[in-house]
Amino acid sequence: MKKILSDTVKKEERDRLPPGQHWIQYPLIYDIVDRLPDWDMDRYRFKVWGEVENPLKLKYRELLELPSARLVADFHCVTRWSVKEIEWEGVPTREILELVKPTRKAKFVFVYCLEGYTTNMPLEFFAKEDSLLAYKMFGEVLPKEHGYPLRLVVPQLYAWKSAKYVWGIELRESDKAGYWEERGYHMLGDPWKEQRYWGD
Ligand SMILES: Nc1nc2c(c(=O)[nH]1)N[C@H]1C(S)=C(S)[C@@H](COP(=O)(O)O)O[C@H]1N2
Ligand SMILES: [Mo]
Repeated sequence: MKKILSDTVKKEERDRLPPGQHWIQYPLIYDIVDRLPDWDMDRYRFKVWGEVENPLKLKYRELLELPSARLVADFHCVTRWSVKEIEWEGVPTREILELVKPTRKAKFVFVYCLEGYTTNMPLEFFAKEDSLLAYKMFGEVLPKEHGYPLRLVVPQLYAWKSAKYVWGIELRESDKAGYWEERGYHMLGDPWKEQRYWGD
């Protein structure tokens, strides 16, 4: 299986923490709802549509059959904690993009989650080499609270862009604010540039 090391993991220790962050041991669980419903996996479909030549619709077990990779990446939450070297396994976003073939108009991605959460980012960041649609964390099936069945992991942006419980990816010509972005968070969210809130 392909192994991907996120850029920051390769950095010197002193260059590894984005500005205004501190290290903690394990990611704190953040959810916009108090209680997660049980997902009906017989009905679960992962879909990609919008500015693509071949829209995609897959069952969970079909996702598991796609080319996969193991990723080791640091994780940076906008509330100022960071966690070193989380291990994920799943489908590189580049594999998905090869299947769907974005049109020339595709510039942004809008992500839909099972409990109603959404987030957005430029296609360029979704398509980074270390961006992954993860179904495992530290070698185990994703724990429900960390995103089962599928989690987008985008190590180069703040953690609120790493959407849990993902079912849909829409490729778009224009950007559109997701859940936190509508509430003032940055449309890009690069931790190295401290893009916490829109206007930073
Ligand atoms: N679907 C969904 N994804 C989400 C969130 C959420 O509320 N719903 N919270 C985000 C935020 S703000 C952070 S910091 C991380 C936290 O990841 P964890 O709960 O696995 O530690 O998930 C992100 N992804
Ligand atoms: Mo967060």
